[in-house]
Amino acid sequence: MRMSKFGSAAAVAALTGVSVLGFGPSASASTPGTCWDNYENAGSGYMSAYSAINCDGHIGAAKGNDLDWGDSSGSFRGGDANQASSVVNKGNYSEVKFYLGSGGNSIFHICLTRAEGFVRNLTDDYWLGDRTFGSVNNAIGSHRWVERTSCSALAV
Ligand SMILES: [Ca+2]
Ligand SMILES: [Ca+2]
Repeated sequence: MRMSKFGSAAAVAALTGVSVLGFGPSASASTPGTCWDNYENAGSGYMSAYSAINCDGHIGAAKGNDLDWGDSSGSFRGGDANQASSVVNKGNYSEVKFYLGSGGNSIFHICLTRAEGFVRNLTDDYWLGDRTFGSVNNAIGSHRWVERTSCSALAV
């Protein structure tokens, strides 16, 4: 009886050891301090937004448009508006146009191209690329997928 109890405890420990190895750094969802892994791991065709810089604090991901990040429908909801501090574009065809506020038609926008891929820190990106209009950080309220020609300012 004693021996078998010890035996099963050892087996549990061994299994735990195996599972720790199995779900180590390589299986981690996010590496702090960079957006590269988030971009690599993002689903094809999706844009993603994060509440912190360096793509930490995943807010949500969308394959389509969401014209109100603060409502109760679509990919972004409720407290998702006015939170994003980094974003990823893993789209297949289009650029992502982010807007100040909801509605998806504010003149105040910034686009993230597929070529750029991600912005790790929105604190130094400004609406229309002009500092006087304020930082994009914590101010995105909606987004659309668009052609490059509908963008007058690009996130960097
Ligand atoms: Ca934020
Ligand atoms: Ca929404």
